[in-house]
Amino acid sequence: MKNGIIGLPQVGKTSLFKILTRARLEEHGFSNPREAHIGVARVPDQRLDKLSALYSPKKTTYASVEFVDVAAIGQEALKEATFLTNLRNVDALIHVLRAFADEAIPHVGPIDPLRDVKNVEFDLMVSDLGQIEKRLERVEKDLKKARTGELEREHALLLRSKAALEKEQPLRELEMTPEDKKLIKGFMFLSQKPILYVLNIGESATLGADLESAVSRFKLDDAAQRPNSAAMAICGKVEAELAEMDDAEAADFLESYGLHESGLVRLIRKSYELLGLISFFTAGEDECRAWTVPAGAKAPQAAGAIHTDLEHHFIRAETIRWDNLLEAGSEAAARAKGTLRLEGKEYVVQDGDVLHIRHSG
Ligand SMILES: Nc1nc2c(ncn2[C@@H]2O[C@H](COP(=O)(O)OP(=O)(O)OP(=O)(O)O)[C@@H](O)[C@H]2O)c(=O)[nH]1
Ligand SMILES: [Mg+2]
Repeated sequence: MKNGIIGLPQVGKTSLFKILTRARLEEHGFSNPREAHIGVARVPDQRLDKLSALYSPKKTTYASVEFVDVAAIGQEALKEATFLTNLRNVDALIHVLRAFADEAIPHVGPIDPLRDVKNVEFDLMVSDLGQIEKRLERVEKDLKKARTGELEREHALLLRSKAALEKEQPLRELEMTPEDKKLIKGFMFLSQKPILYVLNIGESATLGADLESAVSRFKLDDAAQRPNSAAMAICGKVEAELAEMDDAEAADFLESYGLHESGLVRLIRKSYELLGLISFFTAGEDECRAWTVPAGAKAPQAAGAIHTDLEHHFIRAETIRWDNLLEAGSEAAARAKGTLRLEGKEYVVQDGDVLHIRHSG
């Protein structure tokens, strides 16, 4: 999974990127303003930590998510090939919104995240519209030469997309069949990508409550409920401090604000939900590991995430929920208790399953 961090100038994009990936970037920033920072974040997972404590494996491997931090977005930036390519290649967008007050850091006009959402959304749609118009010209020319079913379908879909954009509806809100999606996948439209709005709010004594109420306080409820959209708040200042602490210190620090989890953990979980992804685990003395698959994936597909051979030679999956395994204390005990099951090819993998794939060959 690859997430692109976007937003207006100086809203805290690079700060968030650094927190997520624990990257140490040079202070002077980009040598070329259109260059992107690319980094990988480990997906924190307490379930895996606990499995790992049970097995004491040689290696514990967390899932990972890639993040791309680009320069501030705007009509000009969106005309640049490198900037566009960096953004088109991501699976989802994380739109960072300025919601903290700080006189020292410039912002266009008063703090108004909803206005910023609309402005950035508009820029994304203008970029897509330009691309659609160019493609439509080409398709219409080709249709005059030879009418093929595929070309006609693409033509109709492009017209429908164009109509949506013209009434300022981003493509992520358009209903599309899997065939439709396949047909326009190659364009990698920006307004089609699932989007997570992240309000960067200021520090306060009541941060726990403030984080929870932020989405409605800043009037993002409606935006968050649209198709393929979600919203949440973090406090960049606090997250930056957390990133410097060890686990015990961090837990105390969070507690002092009335928080149980870091924004980082919530953000990664939200992006999993947004993209419809779940985690399953493999556990043993050699390695305990988290894997990521789309929700709805069947056991052979999960096996394929581990190794393509496992998918082809899949027989059955010994399956148990992570907490049942911990409760039993071992696979043998779980088998005796009946909480360890044998599942076949049609089994739909659940978030938190521990799988042991039985295979031939
Ligand atoms: N007060 C406050 N300042 C912040 C916060 N997050 C970031 N900043 C400051 O805002 C400035 C911009 O932060 P960046 O993370 O570089 O923002 P950016 O969106 O990457 O900026 P550009 O890439 O230049 O568009 C820096 O001086 C940060 O220290 C925050 O949560 N609170
Ligand atoms: Mg930046």
